[in-house]
Amino acid sequence: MKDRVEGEFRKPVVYGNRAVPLPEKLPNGHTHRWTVYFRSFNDEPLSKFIKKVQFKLHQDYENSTRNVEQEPFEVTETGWGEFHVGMRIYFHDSQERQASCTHYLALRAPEVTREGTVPVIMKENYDELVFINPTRKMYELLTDT
Ligand code: SLL
Repeated sequence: MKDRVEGEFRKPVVYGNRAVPLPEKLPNGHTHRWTVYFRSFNDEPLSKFIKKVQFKLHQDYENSTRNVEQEPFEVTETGWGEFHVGMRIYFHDSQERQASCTHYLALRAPEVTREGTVPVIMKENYDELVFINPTRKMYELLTDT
């Protein structure tokens, strides 16, 4: 345990998506533009301790595994359907176990759509990355301000 720092360190994060309808349907049937993201809740840069976020899209998409190695950790695409997006978080210290979460992409919220408005929608979850007795290297990355 000597290379570890005792304690619990928490990083508040938000993950989710926003979406807007396209002005017209694309030839491939796509109706919306969406962005799925993983970000800090308090604007602290996450790149200090996150090496990459891997997004797993529906297999309809070409290269459905998308690796994003710098902030913003997000993927923008167009599509027609809603599906589960998997996110796997890799840390700079490879001894630290990866974190993961799943977000069900939301494109439509008919109940808030009114004529003459652009129904931008957003669906987010708050969560915390919790590091228990991190390695010294990870501790330094987590507390570097
Ligand atoms: C549904 N089960 O039926 C889901 C599938 C898949 C979404 C959603 C197009 C991707 C592409 C797209 O939006 N797929 O054309 O590459 O709602």
